[in-house]
Amino acid sequence: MRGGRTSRTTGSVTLSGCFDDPGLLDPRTVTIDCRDGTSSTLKLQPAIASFSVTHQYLDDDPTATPSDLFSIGIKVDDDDGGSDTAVVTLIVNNVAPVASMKLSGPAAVGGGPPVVPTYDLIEALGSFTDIGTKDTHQSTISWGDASPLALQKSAGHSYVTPGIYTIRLTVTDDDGGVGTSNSQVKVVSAEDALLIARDALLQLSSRGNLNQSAKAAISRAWTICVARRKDRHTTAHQIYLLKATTTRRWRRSNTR
Ligand SMILES: [Ca+2]
Ligand SMILES: [Ca+2]
Ligand SMILES: [Ca+2]
Repeated sequence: MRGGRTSRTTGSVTLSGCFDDPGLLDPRTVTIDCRDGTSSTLKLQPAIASFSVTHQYLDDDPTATPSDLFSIGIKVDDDDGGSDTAVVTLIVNNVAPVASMKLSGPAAVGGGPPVVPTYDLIEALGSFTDIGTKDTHQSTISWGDASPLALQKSAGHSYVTPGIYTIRLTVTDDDGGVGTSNSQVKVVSAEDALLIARDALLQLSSRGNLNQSAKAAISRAWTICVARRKDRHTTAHQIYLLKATTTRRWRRSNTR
């Protein structure tokens, strides 16, 4: 056998090889041991003296190394008991996971990061993909304040101090690959949240008849207006006055 040749594509490898055999009428069997617990067997018709097989490595075993050497074993047998072998070495590189994250809780009001009042719950919903499906993974979420890391890919959090924070999901695989996803939030006091919501609502209400999009925007703004009773600056009375004012304007603009 004249060895083999490999060519890599994303996440997979194609192994091609050929051999000489004067017995042109012999059928042959090619066995390829990928050294990852899997093997392929090819039944070749007489006069066929080449082969090609594609394989995807789902892990660069052993763990804790970013790349590993695999010695692929190739054996060709004819139907008369004759055989030959060859070895092809291949470096399999780990591919880092790809992380993504969505936030539930903050409201998009105007430009900039989505807004959330202090003490309001934010849920970070993380996910990831990894070509190396046999890898194991660990996830953490940092909230950008002094609170401890959440040791999972999805978690809830509330802020006590206004400011702009970066929430970061980090996913690490067992071979050192790291994927991250970031989202910013603007944390405001409940009092400021009411002012922001009031401005957004009044601005929308002054635009005449409201379409579904405007109604949806008002609905989102109202999620900020819902009582944040834990903040002593926000009172039910303030919320009631705001609701009465905006509802009156909303109805007036909707009936024009
Ligand atoms: Ca490894
Ligand atoms: Ca990986
Ligand atoms: Ca691994």
